[in-house]
Amino acid sequence: MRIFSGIQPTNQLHIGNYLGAIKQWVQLQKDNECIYCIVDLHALTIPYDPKTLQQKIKETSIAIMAAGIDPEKSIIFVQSQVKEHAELGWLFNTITPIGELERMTQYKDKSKKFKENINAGLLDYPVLQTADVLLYKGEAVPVGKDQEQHIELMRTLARKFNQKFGQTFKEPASMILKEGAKIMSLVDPKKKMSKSDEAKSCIFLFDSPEDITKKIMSATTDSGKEVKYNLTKKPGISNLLMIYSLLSGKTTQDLEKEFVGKNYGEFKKSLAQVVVQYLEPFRRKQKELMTREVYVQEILKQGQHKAQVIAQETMREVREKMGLI
Ligand code: AQP
Repeated sequence: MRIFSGIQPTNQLHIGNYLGAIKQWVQLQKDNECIYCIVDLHALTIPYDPKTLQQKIKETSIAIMAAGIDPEKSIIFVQSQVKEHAELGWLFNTITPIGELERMTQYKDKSKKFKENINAGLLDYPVLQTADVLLYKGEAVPVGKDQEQHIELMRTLARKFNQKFGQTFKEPASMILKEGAKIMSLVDPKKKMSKSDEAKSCIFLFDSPEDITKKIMSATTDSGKEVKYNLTKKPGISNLLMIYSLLSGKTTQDLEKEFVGKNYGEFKKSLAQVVVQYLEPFRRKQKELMTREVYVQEILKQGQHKAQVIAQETMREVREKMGLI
């Protein structure tokens, strides 16, 4: 299968990005043709500093490699370096009903979060995302739960394009994990963990062991003192149990048994150890890659060339079908 997915170079990667998306990316690259993109054009839709954007792109590229994406197996590239994304995005705009975009949860959330910057790009985000995937005729898109609605739109637009201009695209399937698809904030376990929220709400992949421990120990928990998985009554502890389970390979039921009679503090201390240990090789690899700038740039350049070949081929077909040549 051809797999496509992207990540924004908006801030450091957190454990939600990893458990919801990147962990799947790593597994998929064994048996599939995988294309992973640093979606910098998407990152422009929220306030950002042009002076640090290139640095963030580099850090995000390094982060996904440190977390296991192998440039020998997968294509890694930067979205803005393949101009066809913007072109196909524009063409899809012409078949997208505005109403479909206005009802998107991410648009509503980000409009609330960035009240001073409700730009057209924020509304148009899922259309560019459709172009990202369909440009490569992606068949499946491994993402977190928050992206489900956008993938549904992708399917609608692929269908619409095919009906209007002739069979061109397959409808991409979303790959959303049963567990880990929505890791919640450590501060407010009713909200998803988000890169652009305050630092103590996220465990970043390259946080120091001290910071990880501090953040977990001060994570919001619930009333009562039993370590039990119950999303409605105990959202805080349930979120921590899920992280523990996904990183240790133990089920939440096994963990409940293991922590019978123990308090939240003891549980959190043990979780902090598991997280620190799991992320240790990531930290090491990231440090090493940070010193290999030329190598990282070379990977992105090769990725750009490989991506361009596929993108240009799709655009030739699309332009012809839409009457542009
Ligand atoms: N909390 C989460 N749990 C599980 N999966 C998540 N993802 C994001 N947050 C969680 C998945 O990570 C991938 C990359 O996300 P993104 O960088 O494209 O943007 P995002 O969804 O907007 O992530 P953030 O952290 O919330 O960033 P900001 O704050 O910049 O908006 C996607 O597959 C996403 O589903």
